[in-house]
Amino acid sequence: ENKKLVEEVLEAYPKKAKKDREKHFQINTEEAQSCGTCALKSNIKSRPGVMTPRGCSYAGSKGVVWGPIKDMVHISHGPIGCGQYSWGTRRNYANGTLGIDNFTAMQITSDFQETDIVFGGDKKLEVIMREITEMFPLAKGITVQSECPVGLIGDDIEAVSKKMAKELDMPIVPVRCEGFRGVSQSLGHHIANDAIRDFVLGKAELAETGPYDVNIIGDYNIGGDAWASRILLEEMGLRVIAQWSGDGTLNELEIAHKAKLNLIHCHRSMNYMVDHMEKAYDIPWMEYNFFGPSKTYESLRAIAARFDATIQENCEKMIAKHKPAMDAIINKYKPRLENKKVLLMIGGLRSRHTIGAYEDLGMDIVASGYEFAHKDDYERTFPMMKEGTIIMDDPTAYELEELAQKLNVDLVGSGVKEKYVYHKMGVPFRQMHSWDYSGPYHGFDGFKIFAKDMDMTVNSPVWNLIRKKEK
Ligand code: ICS
Repeated sequence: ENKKLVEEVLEAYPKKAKKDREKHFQINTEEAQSCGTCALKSNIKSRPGVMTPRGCSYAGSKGVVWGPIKDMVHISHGPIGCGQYSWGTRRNYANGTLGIDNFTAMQITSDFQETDIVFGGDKKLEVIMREITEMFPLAKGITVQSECPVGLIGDDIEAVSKKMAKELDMPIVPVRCEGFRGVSQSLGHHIANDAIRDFVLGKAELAETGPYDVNIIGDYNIGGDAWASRILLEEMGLRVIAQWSGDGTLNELEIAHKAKLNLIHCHRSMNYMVDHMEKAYDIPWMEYNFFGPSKTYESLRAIAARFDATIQENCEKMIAKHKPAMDAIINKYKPRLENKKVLLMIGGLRSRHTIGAYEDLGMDIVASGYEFAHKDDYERTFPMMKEGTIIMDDPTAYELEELAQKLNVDLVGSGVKEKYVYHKMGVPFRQMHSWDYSGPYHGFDGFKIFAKDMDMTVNSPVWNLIRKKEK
């Protein structure tokens, strides 16, 4: 039935485009699961002429991985636009004093002019680096986040960074994340991971190590998510020595190799690092999911199982302590949200990681899609979804709109680019990148807010007013 629906939507395309886009859809069947994800194409170039939801490499490095490191200054190197439009949009919260030891809410750009394109921007970059150390004496380091023209004109940011690191006596990290590299922001994650590996990881030591030292990897503290996660691990008796990269510091990047276990939330954006630390430092890693109580209990227990009886007892105690509050939230909101149909389309992780939280509230994920997921993400997604649901890769704006209407969904969860179209259609919508300026959504603290937000959105009386007007 859903297969026919997808076919109908794709019918509007010219033959070649239809054939191409067909490969990015999969109906979740046992057969599809057993063949792996052989039928679903992902991580390939978006089709020219249709509206892709994807971002670029620079977004993946500056916006996602490096940007949240709060005590370094990240230079958006190139023309003004990339810096301006990536300024403060990702809600990666950080403690500290703005401009003193926290630069996450600032935007520093080399603001390329025509002369920089013609004669090169290297000289300018040196000047900016000196200015940064004068203006922000407590900045611990600098990164250079390359925008497209830097690669096109062949500037040698590596040489500048090396020279200036010596002169200014601080880590200066050149990152080759020019937007044209790769097919989405995903390669930017990889490039940023490689730069962490090559320039900072292992560069500092930890005075004292312990048996319970862990890293949080791939939590960017969107709306305070990393804080809501960290307290759970600490309540269990673990010591978080590094938090990557939400509310993170240069030092946390440098000492992470001293942990006993890497705990990774966003596998898509930081799997490269946990792989590397496993190979180079023999640190095991495991994935976890702190969206919704079911997944949180499951993850906490799996994490505790990696440690001794003390931690395991703490874990059970803690679950017993929080469970009544979680049950109360479910009892309150489930009757209002049960069987509501949800369509999700997010970046590379949340399209599967948030499913459990919706299901805890009795909601039904009928379709889920990613902007830039890879094969390994889809392999993790298929088993999480119900038989017959639609899984989409890099869906176009048109495809999403048509599907949402044909599936008659009660809620769409996606990003700001999508949001207002659905509002105008009278379809309840939540931003699942920024949490719609709410959050956190991780952990027990987060679920309380998640449930309230979904109820507030789905059951708002305003949708009926819009829908009636149409008729
Ligand atoms: Fe990972 Mo928006 Fe994360 Fe994921 Fe990643 Fe992005 Fe955001 Fe989205 C992200 S790192 S910015 S969990 S915090 S690039 S919401 S894959 S697309 S689903």
